[in-house]
Amino acid sequence: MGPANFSRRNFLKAAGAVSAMAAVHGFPAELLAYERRMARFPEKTDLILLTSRPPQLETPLSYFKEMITPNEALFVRWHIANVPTSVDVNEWRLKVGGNTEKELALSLADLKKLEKVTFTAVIQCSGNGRSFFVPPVAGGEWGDGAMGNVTWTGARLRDILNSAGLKAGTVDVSFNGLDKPPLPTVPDLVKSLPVDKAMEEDLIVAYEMNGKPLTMLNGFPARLIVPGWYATYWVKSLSDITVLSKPFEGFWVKSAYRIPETDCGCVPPGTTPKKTVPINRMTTRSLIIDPSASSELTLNKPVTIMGVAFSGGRGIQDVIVSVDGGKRWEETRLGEDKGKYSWRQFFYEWRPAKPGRYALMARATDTIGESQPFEGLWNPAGYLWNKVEKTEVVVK
Ligand SMILES: Nc1nc2c(c(=O)[nH]1)N[C@H]1C(S)=C(S)[C@@H](COP(=O)(O)O)O[C@H]1N2
Ligand SMILES: [Mo]
Repeated sequence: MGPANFSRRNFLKAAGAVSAMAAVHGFPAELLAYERRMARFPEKTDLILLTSRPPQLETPLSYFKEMITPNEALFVRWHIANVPTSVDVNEWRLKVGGNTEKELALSLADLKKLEKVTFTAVIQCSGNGRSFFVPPVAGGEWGDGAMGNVTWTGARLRDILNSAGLKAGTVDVSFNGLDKPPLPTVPDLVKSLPVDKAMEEDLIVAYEMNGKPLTMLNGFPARLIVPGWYATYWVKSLSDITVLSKPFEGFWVKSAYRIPETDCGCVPPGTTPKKTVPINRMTTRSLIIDPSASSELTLNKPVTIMGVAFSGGRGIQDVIVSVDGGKRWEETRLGEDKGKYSWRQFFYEWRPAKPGRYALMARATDTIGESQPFEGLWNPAGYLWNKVEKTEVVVK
């Protein structure tokens, strides 16, 4: 897509939010003003631009008022610049081989002949929220928009692996996509899963998002979905599945995308973990979407505090909300349950009875009691962010 269809312009909403904030602190907006550059790539709407080569685009939070994130608004993240820009589905094959009884080369039509599975699942980058780490860590400076909730349709990975036939001694399964490194020194993005994980019932090779073909940037024509786990495993534009009789040794599993081997996946800020393991299940998270940060609310006028909450594939038990910075907490009403991998909306009716500044907070707990910390847990790669956030609003 080359230089893509850039449309650079001020991110008016963010700029508005900044001036509201500045007004409260009492100094001119220009001092705080920053510009969030927006970019429009093929099949996408205006998204927040992190980098254009490779494409890294973040979803503006206002899209999360909807239960399902529209295809055109879903975030985009690629590791290397030469991403696939077109795929001829007559030529494309998903090759399956390695430690298998036979080799497969499945066309899109072949995939669609396998039993069709549909579910809604949160897709989230391991580094979502990385920009909030203190002390800061290297990596893509995502806010909270490297996530989305999408209804995926595809064939079970297990059915594909079974039709190839796993031979005895299988330990891992690796996944590669059509993106290829520009230089031999750049490691190709290949990911792997332990075979037991790969054979779980809920992993699919998806060829539809929200009832439509995948967008090119989100992995056309097919991608792996590992619901409940971070999206680093959700290999896009999937081309090769390799069944392995030895542990996978590739860079993106052995060296990158690893978390400290501690209960919290964290270490004291600034320190190096003694031992690490590959990142896996998502942590429990919630985020207030509406009202947005720095909103001005009207005294005595009812307002619905709304947000989203999800976990590492275990559903949400409850979400509590505080309007006074965490002193008192109230239960919220949960919205539609679209299954354990989907996010859940939460709602709390509030009537602010005094003027002033308020810190709104939300805290989710999943169905096995995993919740969110009040202090940000730290690890050197900036993963697993799930701190209870404060959304500051003003009542006038
Ligand atoms: N082929 C391929 N698949 C990939 C990646 C990649 O660079 N190449 N990045 C992974 C990472 S780290 C993330 S967060 C998700 C992003 O998916 P999205 O672009 O559809 O939002 O894709 C994953 N799958
Ligand atoms: Mo990611």
